[in-house]
Amino acid sequence: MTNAWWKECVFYQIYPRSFMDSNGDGIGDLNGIIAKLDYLKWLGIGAIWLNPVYDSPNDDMGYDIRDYEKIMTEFGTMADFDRLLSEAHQRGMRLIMDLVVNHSSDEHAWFVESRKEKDNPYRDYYIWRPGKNGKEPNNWASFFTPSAWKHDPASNEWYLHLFSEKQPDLNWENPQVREAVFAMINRWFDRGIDGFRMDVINVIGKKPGLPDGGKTPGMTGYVMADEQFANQPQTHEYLREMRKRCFAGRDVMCVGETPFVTREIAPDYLVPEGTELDMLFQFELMDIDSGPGGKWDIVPWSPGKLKSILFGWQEALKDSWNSLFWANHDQPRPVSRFGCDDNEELRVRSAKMLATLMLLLRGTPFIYQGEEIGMTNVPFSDPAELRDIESLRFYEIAAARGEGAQTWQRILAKGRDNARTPMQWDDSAYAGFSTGEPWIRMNPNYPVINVRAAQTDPNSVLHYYRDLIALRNSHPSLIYGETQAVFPEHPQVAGYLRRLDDAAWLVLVNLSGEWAELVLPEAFAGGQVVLSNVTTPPSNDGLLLYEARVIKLG
Ligand code: TEU
Ligand code: CA
Repeated sequence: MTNAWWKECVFYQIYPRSFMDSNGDGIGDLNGIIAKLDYLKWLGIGAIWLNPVYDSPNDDMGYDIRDYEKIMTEFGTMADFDRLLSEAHQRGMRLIMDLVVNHSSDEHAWFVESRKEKDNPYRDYYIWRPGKNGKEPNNWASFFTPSAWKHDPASNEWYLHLFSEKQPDLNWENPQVREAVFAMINRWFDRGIDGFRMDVINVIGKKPGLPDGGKTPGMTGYVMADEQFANQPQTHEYLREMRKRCFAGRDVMCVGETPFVTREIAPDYLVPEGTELDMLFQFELMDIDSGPGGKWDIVPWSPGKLKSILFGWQEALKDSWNSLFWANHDQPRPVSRFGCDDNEELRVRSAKMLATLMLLLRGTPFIYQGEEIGMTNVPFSDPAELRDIESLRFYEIAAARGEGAQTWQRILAKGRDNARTPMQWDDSAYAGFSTGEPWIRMNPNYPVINVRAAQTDPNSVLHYYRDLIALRNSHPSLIYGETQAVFPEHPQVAGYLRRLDDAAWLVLVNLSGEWAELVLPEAFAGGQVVLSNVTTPPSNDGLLLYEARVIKLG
């Protein structure tokens, strides 16, 4: 276990389209981000993760890349990017980018060539197969459409797309693809970026022969065949190769986005350190309210389950390193999902509670834009207000079956656009995000929930995040210390100790909307409360609803 900058700093995730618009076209851009760097510095942020800013037709909002080395026109130019990078570095902040190389856009020059004819030199950059009896080569479902295959009439073959049909999967078996990707990564590193978040990086290697999926025999229709494409042995080889070819001799990091990774297999990607991924984003926590039918099959979560997941990962990765997050651009807003947004008092209190629980665990915190002011889910009133391909496709298919109404409720709860409405900077028109009409509607609560209001209120969620980040930044024990769960059986309270050498901390939070009885043992009751989200003096008999307490024990 070594110390590293990316273990010590708090990351802030920016969704550029919705962060800050500098020219009034309603679309966030790189100059907008530059204008807000001082805000991030004030907050205590040490590194920024930018969602994709590359040239893209935006079928999946930048996750369909047309040119890996060109900036999306609406976002600015390469000169703007270089300026953003140097302005961030001047402020002592690092910057990592999104690496989306499981697939490209179908408008990428490689795919344009690839689909031209079967003997094109780029044909093998993607995954082409003849059909079976006039149907798809196998039964794999895509994340966004029923089938993961698209028929190409010109050659009468099919190409694989695990996401939309405008996101063809690259063929990592082809050494030329790997060479091209590694060269591209190296050019970005030469530009001076500090690392990558690697989009669905654990699905780049597909099982040879592309066998049908079906975890339970007799399944019909298209199935989520992750056992055939996630976490395959060759993916580990590709990552080790990437590491050697691109990372050696550079002070850069990577965090992999890895759906379908369990606590058992996660260490395969992380240990020994520096050979594959530095960190990964696991989905067990984000799937806590997903039933067997996937994310739209919504089931209730419980504090007990949440605790077993959080502490289970602390234990599973104690010889490596966790990523810590409640939110990203694909997930609903945490205060609406895991806290309470029924009224202002509880919104503020529960947002602080969630922050306390997550940010002081062992691992690197990733804060998603707007989380630090407690932004909530959005009361969309009509599918025409949505922009996300996943929700729109899901809605179309369900509406055709006459299930529009129940589907709408699911989209309100889990749809990705909840996280993608513009950042709320102040209470002026369009929340200070833009002077023009934004590309997606605003959350109507911006007159109350915004950065300016939060900066002037010392009891805001924002000030609490700042205090929490400062606490973590200034105590190595809160970064490198070991974690030990306490009161594991308590049905409402999550608690843990962090310890390093002589330093010891106790973190206690009440995840429920009710008083939680908990008699504190002598050893804990004597500690000093250094941070709390309530004004009443701390009780040794229990915690108020959504109360959070950070106690210094030694
Ligand atoms: O997400 C990958 C992923 O696993 C998603 O399908 C996730 O399960 C889904 O968004 C939950 O609704 C990454 C990106 O974060 C996402 O924005 C992209 O759409 C996707 O890859 C394809 O690039
Ligand atoms: Ca703009």
